[in-house]
Amino acid sequence: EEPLAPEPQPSVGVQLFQYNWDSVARECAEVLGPNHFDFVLLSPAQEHIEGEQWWTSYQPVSYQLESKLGTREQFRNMVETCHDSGIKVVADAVINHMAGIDGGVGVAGTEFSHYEYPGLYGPDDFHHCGLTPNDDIANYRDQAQVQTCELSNLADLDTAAPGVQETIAGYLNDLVSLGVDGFRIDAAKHMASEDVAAIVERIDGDPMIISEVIRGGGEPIQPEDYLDIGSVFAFGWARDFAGIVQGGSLRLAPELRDGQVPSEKAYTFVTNHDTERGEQTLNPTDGPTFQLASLLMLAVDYGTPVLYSGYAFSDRDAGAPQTDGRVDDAVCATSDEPADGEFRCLDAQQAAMAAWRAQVGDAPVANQLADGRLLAFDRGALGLAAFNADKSEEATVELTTGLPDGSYCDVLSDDCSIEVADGRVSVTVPPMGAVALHVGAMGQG
Ligand code: LM2
Ligand code: CA
Repeated sequence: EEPLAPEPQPSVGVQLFQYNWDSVARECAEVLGPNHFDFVLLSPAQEHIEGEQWWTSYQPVSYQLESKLGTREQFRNMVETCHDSGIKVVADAVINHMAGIDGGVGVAGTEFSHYEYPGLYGPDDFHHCGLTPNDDIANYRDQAQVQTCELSNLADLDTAAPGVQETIAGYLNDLVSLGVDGFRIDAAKHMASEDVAAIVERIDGDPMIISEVIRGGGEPIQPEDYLDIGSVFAFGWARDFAGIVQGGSLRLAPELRDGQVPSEKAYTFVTNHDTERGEQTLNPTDGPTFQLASLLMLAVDYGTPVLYSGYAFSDRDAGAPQTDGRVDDAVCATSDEPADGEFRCLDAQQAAMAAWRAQVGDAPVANQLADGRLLAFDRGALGLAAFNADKSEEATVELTTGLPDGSYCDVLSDDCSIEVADGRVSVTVPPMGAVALHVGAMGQG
């Protein structure tokens, strides 16, 4: 007789980089809801400068929800569809700065100059730090520079001023009124933590807050400074984890927590839209190593994992495919080597492993076995996962498990012939691959 599987506990998120709102809605309904994801992380929703590059999203011009990713109406519908699918929506809040260019017209028609945004801000609402020749940040060891000078010439808001805080909170509350459940605080390191705290206090309800504070050695501003406000992205973890997976010493992965931010406030990721354009993390172009890392991140009991989906590019500035300034619906690549502009959508393994994570919930790691490049463990008596970092040889291993006796499906391959008997199970793990069993996917046997 089959033991009853507990209700899944969603916790996994996914960053859908430069997906338009219609495509986010589709992903919520077709993939994220059915696989018990918890939330989706969007690209910025506000009006921005014109241009084909992706990073125009990070140069706000007004807080109208009209952008290359869709209209206010499309945004509203997307939130509704995601909620109907059980998925929370986390918006990317670009609130440290406005545009970096001298002036122009935004994509919704707002005329602006570097320090003038009609109806929102004038020159007095910005920092003019006077600490460097061009008012740009030059030295990350100088807290005043990092927080009051300009990041790549982006007009730096005086986030300590009550009026500015009020205006920013008005924008965030507009998003909340449309159902948004949480915020990524873009460039949080570039705002004093007290400023971020004061803005967050003005937000209605109790949204998830995930601050982007990139850990840098020797810097005065650290992620720990922002933990009273909410959670942070675990940049230090992502870099260390990349080293572990690349080096093949997987047994270190479940222990990777000392010196990192506390688990309950850490949002883990293998890559994001910035790091995938750099060298410090594993990236989608790393193929099977990236996939192994993504699956292992979902299996360990540290942090809240955020998967990543973006489009292939050869030019780091290139935007997603667009027509008349609007990003086209995301087209998923069908090959392992996508053409530029094709999206690497979440695949069946990532989706199944997210469902695995929801099924095991917060059950602790147990029965860990590490042997060379192989790592296997249970999560309580609810799930088992095994990983093989060898690039050419499959690994067959006999494991002790707390899983109830019975026959199981490997949710990563749909092989339903795996037998647990007397607390023992034999699994064969493909090279640079994984096997994952859980009590919600038992076979017929
Ligand atoms: C972030 N987090 O703190 C975002 O995650 C990151 O993607 C943003 O940079 C940055 N901070 C500002 O929000 C991106 C992109 C930059 C781009 C900026 C602004 O990585 O390359 O800078 O957005 O659009 C671009 C040009 C740069 C220029 C700047 C201002 O690349 O050369 O600086 O615009 O015009 C003179
Ligand atoms: Ca600032």
